[in-house]
Amino acid sequence: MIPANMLKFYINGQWVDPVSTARLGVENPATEEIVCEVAMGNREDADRAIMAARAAFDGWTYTPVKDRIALVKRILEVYNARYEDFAQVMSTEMGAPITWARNAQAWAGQVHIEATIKAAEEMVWEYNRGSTRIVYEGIGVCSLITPWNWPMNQIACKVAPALIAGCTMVLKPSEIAPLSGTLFAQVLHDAGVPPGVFNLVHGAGPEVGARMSEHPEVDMVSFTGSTRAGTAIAAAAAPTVKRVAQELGGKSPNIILPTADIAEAVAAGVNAVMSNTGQSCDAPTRMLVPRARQAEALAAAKEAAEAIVTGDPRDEATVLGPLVSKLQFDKVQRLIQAGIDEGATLVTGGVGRPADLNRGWFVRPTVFGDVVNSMTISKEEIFGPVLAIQPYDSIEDAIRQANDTVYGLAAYIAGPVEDAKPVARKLRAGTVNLNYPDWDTSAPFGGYKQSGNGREYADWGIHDFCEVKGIVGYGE
Ligand code: TXE
Repeated sequence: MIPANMLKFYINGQWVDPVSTARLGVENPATEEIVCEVAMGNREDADRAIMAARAAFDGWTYTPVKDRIALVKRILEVYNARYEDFAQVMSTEMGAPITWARNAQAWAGQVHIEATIKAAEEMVWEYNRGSTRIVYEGIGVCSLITPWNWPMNQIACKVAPALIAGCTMVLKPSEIAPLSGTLFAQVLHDAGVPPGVFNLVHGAGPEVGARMSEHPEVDMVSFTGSTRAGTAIAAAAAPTVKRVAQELGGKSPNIILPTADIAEAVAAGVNAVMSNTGQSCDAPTRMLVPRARQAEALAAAKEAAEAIVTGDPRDEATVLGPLVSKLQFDKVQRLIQAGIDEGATLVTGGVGRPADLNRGWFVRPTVFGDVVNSMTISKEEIFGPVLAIQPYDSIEDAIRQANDTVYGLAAYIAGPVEDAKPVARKLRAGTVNLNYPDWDTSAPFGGYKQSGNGREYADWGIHDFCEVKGIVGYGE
């Protein structure tokens, strides 16, 4: 299913022709076929969308919060009515296996909207401290720049809180996976979002994204993507002192405690790192195991990785789809080769496509053992189905290795909860997951260190899009 209007932008409540005539082919990474074209905007297209958002700001931000919440509830209804379409388009644009597209990718959009509504209803939007009135207000015009790996997850966890906070916005989804963003703009239109409150443009990061980051009428940029783009955005936003929220990926450790059921914890960790073909910023990519149990861990990891069903995303039994693009395929191949060259033990997988797949950007589920923190595969975000297993000598050593990274987005611990709790306190990461819990879209999500700044999801996300004002002398 290809959404209508892929060659138009959604500006001021209408589907409009872009100023730019450039287009980009959208590839299904499972087949390498071009399924449609997307219009690639220029700086003038970005300016038009930003000025529409600016013009709509006063009307929207002074709309009572209960009415803003009511609109997001209508968006949820329309989203749910198009749920299967979202699963289909994300399966097409990023090669997500259809079962995963339904149960994780489309679901993520839904649960973020739900969690944001619930948090908004519980939030105290203004209150007195003494005779001072504390008031939360929308920051202003926001540029939302999103990546391709969890398209509706990232779009929903930015658009829903920005709307509820009383912001107006321009969304630029990744040009590599632009279908779901266009479908979502139609959902917002059908739900009755007032003209100019939400605008959509497509285009290249260094052109449209860069303009959205520097434009003087933009008050905030909320970005999820690579460190390279994130630092460029922060630099472009600095001269006009915009708020910048950045979610930039990670290299998350997964400590398997000596008291854990090693085989079970390792198998669950393998499945977690391989899910979404490893293209998750919080993937548990560095598995730390007790040195004396490494052989046992490697055997369990090999068995789990080799059992993963890789192939046609349209098949409901498929678990592992392709990577999103040739660029990502080449990057992951280079990093697997670096693991081999630097002396890690290749347990399963390796360079090249799986034997039975000669089209599409498929990668073999790959596990390395005997990895140390100085190796490239332990330091760089691979963003593919590749696990690095590293031995540790003591819990202190495991914590040291876990924290020895420039990233700090997520961490994982497997083992008895009482043993995990003190370790969790010592990990420098925004989220610590004990025993692979279900995804909690009401927990704060964001990074320590170079994983970024700001926190998304539910009330944390709403706060990111709010200014707080004190009206002193207001009275009781
Ligand atoms: O991302 P980009 P890429 C990591 C992951 C991956 C690597 C490269 O390791 O292998 O990044 O991915 C827009 N100004 N993550 O190169 O380019 C771009 O148009 C403004 C982690 O595909 O960062 C798109 O909309 N915007 C990550 C968005 O940034 C710019 C998710 C993301 O694309 C821009 C994705 C610029 N100068 C990749 N340059 C995560 N945190 O989950 C690009 N963009």
